[in-house]
Amino acid sequence: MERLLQHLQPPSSEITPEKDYLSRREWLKMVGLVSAASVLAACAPKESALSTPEETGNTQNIPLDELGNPANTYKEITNYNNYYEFSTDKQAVARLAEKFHPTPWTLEVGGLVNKPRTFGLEDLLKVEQVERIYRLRCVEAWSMVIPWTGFELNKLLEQVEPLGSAKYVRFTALLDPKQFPGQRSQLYPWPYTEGLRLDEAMHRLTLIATGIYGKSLPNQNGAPLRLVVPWKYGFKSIKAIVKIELTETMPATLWNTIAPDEYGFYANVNPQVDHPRWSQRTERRIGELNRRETLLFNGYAEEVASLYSGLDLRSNY
Ligand SMILES: Nc1nc2c(c(=O)[nH]1)N[C@H]1C(S)=C(S)[C@@H](COP(=O)(O)O)O[C@H]1N2
Ligand SMILES: [Mo]
Repeated sequence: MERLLQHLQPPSSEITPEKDYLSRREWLKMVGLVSAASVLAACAPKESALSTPEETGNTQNIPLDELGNPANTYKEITNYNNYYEFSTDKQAVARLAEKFHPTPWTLEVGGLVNKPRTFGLEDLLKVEQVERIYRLRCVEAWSMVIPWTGFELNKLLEQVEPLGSAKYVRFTALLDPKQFPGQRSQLYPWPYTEGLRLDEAMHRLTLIATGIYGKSLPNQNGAPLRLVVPWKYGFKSIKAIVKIELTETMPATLWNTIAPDEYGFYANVNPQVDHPRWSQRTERRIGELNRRETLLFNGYAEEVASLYSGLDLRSNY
């Protein structure tokens, strides 16, 4: 069990290298932390055209989220990854994922729907693509700001016409021990699975990501299709999705099956509900020195709190 729960032990290797810290400080100075543009932007999560700070060499071009937080660099986002199918070592994932084949790819969408269908990746790239700058908060208490490209999951679910009896959505990742060294270990109940309530899945903030910084999704970030639910802990945002099923009952998920006391089905970011082994009050933004306060629903309360009116967030963690 100890090894199963490794996910949750922030390793000492998480200490930010000095050079990242300095460069982030420089950017913060240059963008003045909160730029005029970000103050003018409405409270809605930001959508904008993107290029990486590495590409432009220009710190003025770093995208900001709607709270004025600068996005992490492409390098940070693609070199510090949780992806247990490859490794439990976040800094080893990028290299191990180099040879992964994200194409060809199909996504099966079925269960309690009128029109079950298997989509090719080409079909899905035709669904209206949007750019969203979202915070990603891992249950291990680190976070990043990531400029995603993708499509709203509701656009896909509408195409298959959910039945009235559908209440939940179950997501399944690829099972392929040939490509995923981590799946040769029997320690986890592969494939990785996750779930959402149907109304959460239909919410406009819920994305299927197909890219980062306007480039196709890197293998280590879940290519070619990966869920993004910005108000929930990062483990809900399942990578390398091959199947989506609508169900009547709450689906089992990998983390909830292994350790139900530690990983609830909801997993909404909540600074007041501590994980059994550590506090969720603060977080370490990758590239920054000081810890930040963690925000209720990861800062998206205005958009999503109404989904949970009448639900006790402490017992439904
Ligand atoms: N298939 C799969 N999806 C996954 C994971 C995983 O191990 N396998 N890890 C999750 C966790 S714990 C986090 S924090 C995020 C990390 O996403 P990132 O590497 O793109 O930042 O992916 C989530 N999705
Ligand atoms: Mo995570």
